[in-house]
This record gives sequence, structure tokens and C-alpha cells, in this order.
Amino acid sequence: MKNVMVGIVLGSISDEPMAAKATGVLDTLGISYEVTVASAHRTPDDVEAYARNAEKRGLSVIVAVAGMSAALPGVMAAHTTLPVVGLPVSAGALRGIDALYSMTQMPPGIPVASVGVDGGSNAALLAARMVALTDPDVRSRLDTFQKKQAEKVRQSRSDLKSPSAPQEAFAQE
Ligand code: RP5
Repeated sequence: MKNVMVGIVLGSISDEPMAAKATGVLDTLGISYEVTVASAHRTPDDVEAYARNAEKRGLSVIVAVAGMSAALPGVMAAHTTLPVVGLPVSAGALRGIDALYSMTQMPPGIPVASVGVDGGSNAALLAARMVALTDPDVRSRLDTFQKKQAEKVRQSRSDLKSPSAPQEAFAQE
């Protein structure tokens, strides 16, 4: 069985569409992952157990996906020293601002690396960079991903309707 490197934990099944954004990127980069549901408020014992077992199960990073008063990433981080990436979801009346603050405003000592609201792709890419620290194959696939992305931006210049800057404007020293 292939070693699972990224554990994606959803606070609710309603967060699944956001996980899909992240898993799409992890698939592209050939990074193995698992997805589960565990709520900091509704199943706190499961959240604690998952975080405590994560390192010995071989996970490198946990991505915690939650909306509203999103305690999930912080509680996960309290029970492991693995890096935890928080992905705030635009749920509830405040549309993710509450979750974003919950994740970024962690008290000193228990860090959570939050991405932007609904930033599923960046959560996966940040997790991939962490995995790449010890996996040269992932590092190389990340490099390729980034080069292809840059190429797309350059090619998009030819679609501009306004007068566009000449090639020499981007001459490298
Ligand atoms: C959070 O509350 C979940 O992460 C979800 O984003 C939000 C709403 O949960 P449900 O009421 O849809 O289960 O715990």
C-alpha cells in the first residue's frame, strides 16, 4: 500500500466541494492523500485521535478544512507537531471571514498555516511544498507545475485586446 502523505480532514461533509479543489491539485502532482470528516465540535474525540495518530501513520501534513467558527485546524495542531494547513470555507452568515480569523489568529505556540477563503488549490500547493522538503520527486513535479503556469500567463498576453507591452519589456538581466 502506498504511503499516504497528506491527510485532508473536513469539518463537515458539506465542505467536500472544497476538498475536491485540493485533491485535484494533489492528483496532478502525484501526491497520495486521504480524505475524512471529523468535527472539532461534534466529534472532538475523533479529531484528537486522528491528529495523535497522524505521524505514526506516516502523514507529512494535515489539511484541515472548515467553515464558520472553525476550530478544527487549531485543535488538530494542538495534538500533533506535524504542520497543519487550514483551509477556511465560505460557509454561514459571515461567508468564511470567521473561519479565516479563527485559523490565522491562533494563540502563540500552536501555529496553523492558513490559506485564503476557499483557497483549496493553494492549500494543496502549500502542503505539496512541505512534502517536497523530503521528497525530490514531488519537488521536481512542483517545479514543472510552476513553469507550466508561468508559460500560460505569458501566452495569455497574446489574447489582450489593448496594445500590449513588447517582449523586450520582460528582458531578463
Ligand atoms: C463547520 O461548520 C463545517 O466545517 C462547515 O463548514 C460548517 C457547517 O457545517 P454543517 O452544518 O454543514 O455540517 O463545522
